[in-house]
Amino acid sequence: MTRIMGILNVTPDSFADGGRWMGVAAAVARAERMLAEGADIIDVGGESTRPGAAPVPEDEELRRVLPVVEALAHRCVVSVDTRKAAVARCCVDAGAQIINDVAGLLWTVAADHGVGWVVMHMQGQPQTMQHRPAYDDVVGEVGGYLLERAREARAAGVPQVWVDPGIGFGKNLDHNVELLRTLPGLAAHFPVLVGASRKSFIHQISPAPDPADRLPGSLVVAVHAVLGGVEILRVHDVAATVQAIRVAQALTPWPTGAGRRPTGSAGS
Ligand code: HH2
Repeated sequence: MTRIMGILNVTPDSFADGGRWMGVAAAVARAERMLAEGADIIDVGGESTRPGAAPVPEDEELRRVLPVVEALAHRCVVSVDTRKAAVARCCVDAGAQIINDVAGLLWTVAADHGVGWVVMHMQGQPQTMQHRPAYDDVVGEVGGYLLERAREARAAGVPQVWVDPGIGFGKNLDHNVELLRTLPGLAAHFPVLVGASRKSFIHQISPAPDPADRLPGSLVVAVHAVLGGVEILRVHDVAATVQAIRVAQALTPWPTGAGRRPTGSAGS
């Protein structure tokens, strides 16, 4: 079963929804809307990690996310999108059930608290990661990194682990396309999460300078990912994504999701 993770950025500067959901009331209303549209998880983030973004101090990040997590955790599954152990710990104590870890460092926090963990691949840091990203073998390197971390986390006792190739995080267009093409190979090893919603590689393929205009491309990636065996889609546009994947699944002659998958290889 594919699960939809609705994006809720309580930041002033996120690339697609920055400044729109600041404040607990606006954030909760946005979450309620995404849940009504079919979201299974709400991903709360207080630090933009778009290319060039400056780091946010821990106390400021907590000030942004903690009241929102507290308000939502009794209503739905909440994940916290953070690179900081202290932020992850506070949010888990407040009821978050998943740590969405874009730096791939927080599995011991997940193990200590018995919560799920998403390990995402990023080459470099947000401020500089798009300055000439380079790989000898992007699929092998990203897949190898993710599977090593995921196995380590499982061995440490993390109850649920998802791997995420980190679309747009230290990757050029060819890297992103290659990683998306080879999702079935990754999904054969571990449950996969993909976050491609409204990202700039869509604009590089077919010009749409405003992220709000990248819904068609985002839906194509969502369908492609689901047919490739991805378990969680991290998206801004929940209702449209739910409709797209339901229709794609109805038309597809093989079972999709975590069960059977079409063939493919991540080379990892
Ligand atoms: N992408 C973003 C943030 N968190 N988490 C995972 N697991 N995978 C992703 O691809 C991913 C992520 C960046 O997107 P967004 O949150 O919309 O923007 P910003 O970083 O500007 O807040």
